[in-house]
Amino acid sequence: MPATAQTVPEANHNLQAARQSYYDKISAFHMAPLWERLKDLVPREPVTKCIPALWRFDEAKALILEAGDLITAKEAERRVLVLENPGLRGQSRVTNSLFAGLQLILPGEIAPAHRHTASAIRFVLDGEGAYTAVEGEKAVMSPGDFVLTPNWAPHDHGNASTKPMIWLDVLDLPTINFYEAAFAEHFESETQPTGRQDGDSLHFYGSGVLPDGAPVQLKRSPVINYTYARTRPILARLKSAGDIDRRHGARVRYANPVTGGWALPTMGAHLSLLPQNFKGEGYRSSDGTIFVCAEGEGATIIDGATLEWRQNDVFVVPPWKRYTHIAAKESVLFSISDRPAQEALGIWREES
Ligand code: 1HN
Repeated sequence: MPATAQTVPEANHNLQAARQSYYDKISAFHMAPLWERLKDLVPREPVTKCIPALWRFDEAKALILEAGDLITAKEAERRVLVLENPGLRGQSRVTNSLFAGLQLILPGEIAPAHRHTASAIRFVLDGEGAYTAVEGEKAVMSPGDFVLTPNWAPHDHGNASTKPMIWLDVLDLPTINFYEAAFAEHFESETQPTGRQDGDSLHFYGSGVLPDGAPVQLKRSPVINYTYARTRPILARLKSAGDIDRRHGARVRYANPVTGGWALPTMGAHLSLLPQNFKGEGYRSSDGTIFVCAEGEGATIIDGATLEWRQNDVFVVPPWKRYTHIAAKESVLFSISDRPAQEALGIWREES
């Protein structure tokens, strides 16, 4: 019988009902129709729940100092305020793949030695002279230092100075936990023995020579502390040389000096100088990125929304959102993302 204006909607309705009862039937067998899910499973462009967000350091500092009155570093194991992306509340994530937090260690405190499968970085915000010990090297830290704790490396922190120290922690926890491949271990002794001097790994591996016999393949950098004192002047030299990217400013990448690759396999970081009155060109990439203003002040426009930042503010640009940096004063931005992991999988993209 040829379809008429009346029979078509009715036939359609019957078909929908038949499909739904079929879906209910296969559901009991733990099966589902791919054709109903394809759009979500294979989006045409990155889809994210992560939203642009900024944490003001003056507010965050007051809040974390309050935690200092409530719990010791030892009791907490790590006294960290988790920075939760407002689009991902309750998941301990700043982006879908990364954890970020602000850690406080007070004078005289120790955060005991442990190790875990997740890799961590610290970017030092406030204080002077607390240390982190990683794989036998005690790194005494200053603001702007970029400190690595590669996966499974034993690490403990201590503050032998007279001032509180606050730093940003970024870990690849959501990525590692996605694989359900996480291990952790605590040590009997609260602090690890440190046979190496402060700065040994940077001097041994970051000086254009390598210890004779050093391996030529290493998945993570052997440098523990990329100090601001060593890295910041390089940005000034890049600027003087006119080597200023129109999107990113005068920027260096924290590299594994053995391979030239990223410092860690899962997280990649940069430090960039935005000259005074910098007005960047728009940029987007598939790696959601965490930024810290290390110096200066400015703003980042993300999909039309403006995040204004000052020293030590932390902010997030979600994956594939177009952004532009502007800087009223000369400014320095630290940034970190999951780009190395995406590159290893061959999926990383960028667009200017
Ligand atoms: C951790 O081990 C540290 O060692 C910081 O300082 C933050 C967040 C989650 C899990 C382990 C640290 C952490 C962490």
